[in-house]
Amino acid sequence: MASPGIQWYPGHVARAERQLRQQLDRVDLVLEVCDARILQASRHPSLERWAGNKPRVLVVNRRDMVPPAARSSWHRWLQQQGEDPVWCDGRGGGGSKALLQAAVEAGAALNTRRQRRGLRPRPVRALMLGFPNVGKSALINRLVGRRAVASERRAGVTRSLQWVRMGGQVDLLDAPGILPPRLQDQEAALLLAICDDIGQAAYDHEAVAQALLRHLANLPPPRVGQPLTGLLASRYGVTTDPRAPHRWLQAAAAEHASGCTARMAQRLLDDFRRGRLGAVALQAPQPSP
Ligand SMILES: Nc1nc2c(ncn2[C@@H]2O[C@H](COP(=O)(O)OP(=O)(O)OP(=O)(O)O)[C@@H](O)[C@H]2O)c(=O)[nH]1
Ligand SMILES: [Mg+2]
Repeated sequence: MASPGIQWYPGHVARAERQLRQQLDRVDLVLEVCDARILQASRHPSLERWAGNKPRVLVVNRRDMVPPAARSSWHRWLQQQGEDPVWCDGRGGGGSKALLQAAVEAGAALNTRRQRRGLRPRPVRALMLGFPNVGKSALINRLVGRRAVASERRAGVTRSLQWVRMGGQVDLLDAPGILPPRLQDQEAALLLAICDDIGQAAYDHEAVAQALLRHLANLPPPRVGQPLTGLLASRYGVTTDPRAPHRWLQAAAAEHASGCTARMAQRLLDDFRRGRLGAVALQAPQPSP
């Protein structure tokens, strides 16, 4: 039997999925949140089916973590696919106004229908849906302008569904990050692990750090803010070629972690996740066939 590889489907996600199915009827609009660094790998395959006929807005969060050129090429590509993405920065607050506007517009038909039936308008009920740790709760806090829900730097912070009323045109439903019960595409699973979008117990940090090094060594300039091989050399004082990731980790560990490659792997991943290696888009749009 093939090895299960990276898998993460904790109990709270299974529970959240069941609750979501029950709540979906009460929701007018789905805000699909994904991670700009791994835009494709962080889109849930079943989301379209769940949203059904409801309006859906694609929210690309962590826009500050990718170079502007990568953002432009993704934007063009998504528009060619018929999407009209809203780019946000849930930490700095960028894009919040546009997101609110998109939610109000996408939900406008609801109140037109209500008015026709002689009902008073009500706030549009928008569900924030996406993989763990992509920044759903941070976006909600930005939209409401206060710390209404918990938002932290690890996957699996939001544990249950929670309505947040803005007292305006939109009500927001925060949901735990969801992901498919089985991660079939292990390349995508590695990207999710690199970006801390799945629980850390699900993978071996050294293997994931090595995958990050391989990516960093091979990324062309539009997807990184600066040449990364040089950055790795200057930041960690290691001239070993990162395309030999195991040797790179050993050399860096000798410098910074008393030879402990596991600790060095943690440090490299942490630096990347905190943006200390600069803006990096780990995925690029697929060229049109
Ligand atoms: N740099 C950057 N950090 C962000 C952005 N959005 C969120 N964050 C940070 O990412 C971390 C995760 O954010 P959360 O809001 O907890 O993510 P979530 O999607 O609600 O995560 P779960 O509830 O675990 O599914 C927090 O430390 C946020 O401050 C962003 O656009 N840019
Ligand atoms: Mg959350």
